[in-house]
Amino acid sequence: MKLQVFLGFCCIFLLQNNHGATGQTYPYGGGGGIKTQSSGVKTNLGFGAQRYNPNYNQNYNPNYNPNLNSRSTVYGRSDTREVYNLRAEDVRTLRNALEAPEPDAKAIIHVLAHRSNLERVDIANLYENIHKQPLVKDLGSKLTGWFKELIIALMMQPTQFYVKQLYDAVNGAGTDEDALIDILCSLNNDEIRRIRKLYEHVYGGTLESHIRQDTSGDFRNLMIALVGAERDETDFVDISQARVNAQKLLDAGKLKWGTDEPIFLSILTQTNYKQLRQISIEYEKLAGHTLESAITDEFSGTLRQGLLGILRIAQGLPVFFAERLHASMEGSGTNNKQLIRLVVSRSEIDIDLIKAYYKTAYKISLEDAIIDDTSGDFKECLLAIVGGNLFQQTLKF
Ligand SMILES: [Ca+2]
Repeated sequence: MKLQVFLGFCCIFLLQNNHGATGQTYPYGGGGGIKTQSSGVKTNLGFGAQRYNPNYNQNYNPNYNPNLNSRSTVYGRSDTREVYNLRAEDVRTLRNALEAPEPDAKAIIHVLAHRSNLERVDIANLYENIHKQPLVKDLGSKLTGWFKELIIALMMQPTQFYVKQLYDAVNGAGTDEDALIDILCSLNNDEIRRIRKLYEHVYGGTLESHIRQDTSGDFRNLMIALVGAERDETDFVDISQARVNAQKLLDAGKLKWGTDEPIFLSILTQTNYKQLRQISIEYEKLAGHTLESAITDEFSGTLRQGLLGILRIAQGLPVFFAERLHASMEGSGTNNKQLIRLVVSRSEIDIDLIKAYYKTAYKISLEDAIIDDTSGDFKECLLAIVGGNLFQQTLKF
């Protein structure tokens, strides 16, 4: 069993090296929020504030996500010849599904929602080699609606996906503040720097300048600070410094007529997450109310959402993402764009932890929430992505 898993990871590693060798379409492939390497780095991913490591994207542990393990072994279980055959089988399935008079959504979901991002890149490359046409182009022309948007999102590499979402957020009509918060609050410094680089490469202008043009006031200041990627990423906790900063926050907010916003912004965007938890603890001791309630009282709108988001992330990324998922489906409408972004970007990282937290916090499973709020192929595909237990079906190959 252990040997099998080990061999699986070796194959994944080989596949990844292969990517580099065969030449990537995107200059900054991999990265983003989805795993980039199958390094065996041990991280403590236990759920809960004490044990949680919010920087784990950097120290990806391939052993903790059962979804990812099962998906990776689809291709990773045997030699390269068999891997190629499985990939070719996927390409055939997709081609047949797309050539049918009515595109066969079930077959498309069956393949694409049960592969890892790296595997989908492989499938797309092989598809293009064989059919001389980009897979994503065929998918885009044959599918429609939110199902199409979801499938296209699945086909993008993580960094590329984030860059496109950020571009749309600040270059469309109005500003998509949810996208800015979802992405910029949650990514680590390294990921943000990579995004900045690719953004400028693809769109000419810098992400910072586009955000500046499209936003205003302290929300803009918050987003610009996050794009600066200046957060301390150590685990160092200094209790006396936490007390000093807690007092500063109290003086800048509740004890002040109005609010001294820059104090909140600089502390919340630069402090490491463990220290931020300590500041919250010291703040409550000092003030008799929580830092969260102070931010809720002192700020409003999207700025408040962003600052509260950072406090959630200090408790653990799944806490933040469960809440964002809930917000995307709350009320009568659904923010499908946000739903797609969150499901796709977390699908190989912490979707199981998010689901666990979601159920606890909202008394409904994430799957049931999705069933209530979406329909048709879009719904089926979302469920397949978050489900993670459909691997048995893929064994029929
Ligand atoms: Ca005040």
